[in-house]
Amino acid sequence: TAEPLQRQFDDTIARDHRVEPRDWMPDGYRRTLIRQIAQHAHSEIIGMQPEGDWITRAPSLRRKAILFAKVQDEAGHGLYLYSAAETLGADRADLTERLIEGRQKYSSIFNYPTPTYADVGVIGWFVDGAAICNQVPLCRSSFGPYARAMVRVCKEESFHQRQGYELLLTMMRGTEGQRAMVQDAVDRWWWPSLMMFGPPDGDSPNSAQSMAWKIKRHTNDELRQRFVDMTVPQAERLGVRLPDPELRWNEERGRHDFGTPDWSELQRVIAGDGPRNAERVSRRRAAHEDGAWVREAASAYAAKQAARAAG
Ligand code: FAQ
Repeated sequence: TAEPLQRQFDDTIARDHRVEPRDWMPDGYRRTLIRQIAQHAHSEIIGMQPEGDWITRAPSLRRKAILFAKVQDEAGHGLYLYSAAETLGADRADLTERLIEGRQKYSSIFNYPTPTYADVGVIGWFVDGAAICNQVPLCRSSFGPYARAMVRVCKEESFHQRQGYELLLTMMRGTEGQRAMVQDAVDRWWWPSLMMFGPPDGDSPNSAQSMAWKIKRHTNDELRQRFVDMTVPQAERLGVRLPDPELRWNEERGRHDFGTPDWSELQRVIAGDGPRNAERVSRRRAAHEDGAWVREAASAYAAKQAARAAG
């Protein structure tokens, strides 16, 4: 019977110790982790596209080098996370198939367009900022490989966040046109960034169990609140307006009050009907198909090496 194993697992969780790949774990725990880690990996890989569009058009060699490095980091995060999913028995090729067939999700945020260069800065500031709020607690997630991956990923995300903010500070010191470009990007990205944290707690079917398993450490609404509290003073320093008339400091709570995101928009984007969903997935599919010869060559080479070692 699995009872002693279940007890041992419960004990590991209660003591805040890490669950490791070879430990016994409940099926639901394994499934939840594969779901979250795979979605996280897919987000990093799809997340290369919105900013990647600007690599060939960056305004200077320095900005191009920075953007190149950031987008490359995202590829690294994705591969790191796929490896973490593999330790749970998931198959990377299968996860990729699920992504390009639309059977597995990735973050809603990457389905919005990047029409101006200010979008690169705002993605760094908001999207990487939100990623940090969400991922720093995941460094204490109960599954060892995921928690350890998050430590390294968060260090890079914090560099990404700063490069975005620095880019925007530079644009805000520029012309009237550049300041308007920053404000427009802020207006377009604010609400979708709040949606990154997921549905409100009352509509979040996975939160309670994930928190009991200590996979998630905070609820979606708590992390959203932290992001707002962190970002408001940064917006003031930058000199931009956040597009929420209900946003104000609440002395009693010691936190900011803010308006309600359009949750029907989040549902639509998750369901595949956001402004760029079709393009993001079709480009990912094309890249995968174009890379078939590399995978075939690598497999043939590995088989040859194995045969040589055996012979
Ligand atoms: N988009 O019950 P919950 C980055 C789904 S950062 C799409 O609350 P859960 C860095 C959810 O999966 C972005 N789907 O779910 C970067 C579930 O569906 P399912 C990635 C969403 O898992 C920066 C359903 O709705 N970060 O990539 C979204 O407990 C710049 C019900 O929701 C992570 O993945 C959404 N926004 O909480 C890269 C962090 N929200 O699976 C490039 C790790 C919810 O049952 C450039 N993940 N859904 O079919 C998490 O912390 C959690 O999975 C949440 C969702 C908080 C995202």
